[in-house]
Amino acid sequence: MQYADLLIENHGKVAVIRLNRPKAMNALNDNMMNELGDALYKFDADPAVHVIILTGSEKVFAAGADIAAMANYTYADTYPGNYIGRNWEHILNIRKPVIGVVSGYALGGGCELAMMCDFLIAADSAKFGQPEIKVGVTPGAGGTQRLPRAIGKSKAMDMLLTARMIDAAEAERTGLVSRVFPADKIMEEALKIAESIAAMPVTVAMAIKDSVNRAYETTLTEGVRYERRYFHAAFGTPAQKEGMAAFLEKRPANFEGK
Ligand code: DAK
Repeated sequence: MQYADLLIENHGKVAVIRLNRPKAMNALNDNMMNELGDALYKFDADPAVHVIILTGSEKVFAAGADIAAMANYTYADTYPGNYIGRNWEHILNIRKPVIGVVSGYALGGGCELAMMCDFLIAADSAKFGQPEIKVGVTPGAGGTQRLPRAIGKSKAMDMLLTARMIDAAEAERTGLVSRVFPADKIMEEALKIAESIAAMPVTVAMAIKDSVNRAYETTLTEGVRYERRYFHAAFGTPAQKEGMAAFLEKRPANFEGK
């Protein structure tokens, strides 16, 4: 796959998508978001890929929506044209696990895109922020909704209203990211994590992702009912037969192709 604003790497069952507009701090524009949707859908449909990593460069994940592109937009450009909605949220339709790996800045739309990943790993150089207020707009890709769910109302209000950035340590402490690694080791560690997930049965990984996401959309009772259906269905899969047989036979499970 060749793209103007993305770099693609294949690591066995792990596909890596890198945002790549170095001259504009990976600012997110229409072309990049169209390309990102295309790459994500292709990997989601590819049976050889089990896990997707979304990352940027060492210096920046993404510094937000492209301010140069949107500076002269009018309401008539954004609302009828469904700016953001038309191509920013393809990632939410992806059924395989998507790990966000953040080094350097993840600001504005960049932080919002990172929060659409299933979980985040950060380099110790990472900085997260929602500075939209400084450029005269509210967040538009879920920042006021996903940030409070991730880190709580007080921290989220603080970040959104003051535009202050938080570093990797604060992001980990508040639960925005799951783990932090030294910047020079981040991709190595991210690939290890992705490969450990890719070695699990992909059907179960997809069901877990779907069930966890359900927790944000429904009541506890309905969410548990939803989970229970997947649990029951698992007994009809080769993954359950292999996983439990391997445990009883005291050998590593081999989920190849299951
Ligand atoms: N857009 C366009 N270009 C950007 C950019 C951005 N968001 N961020 C950086 N750049 C460009 C700079 O203009 C500069 O370009 P040249 O001057 O070299 O041509 C180049 O990248 C390098 O940037 P700096 O010279 O500023 O580099 P520094 O290392 O000094 O600073 C920085 C890095 C990331 C701290 C700084 O660039 C910065 O503060 N960037 C802006 C961050 C920001 O405000 N992000 C939020 C953008 S607003 C909506 C939905 C969503 C949104 C809006 C509307 N609707 C539904 C309507 C989302 C909005 C946003 O994300």
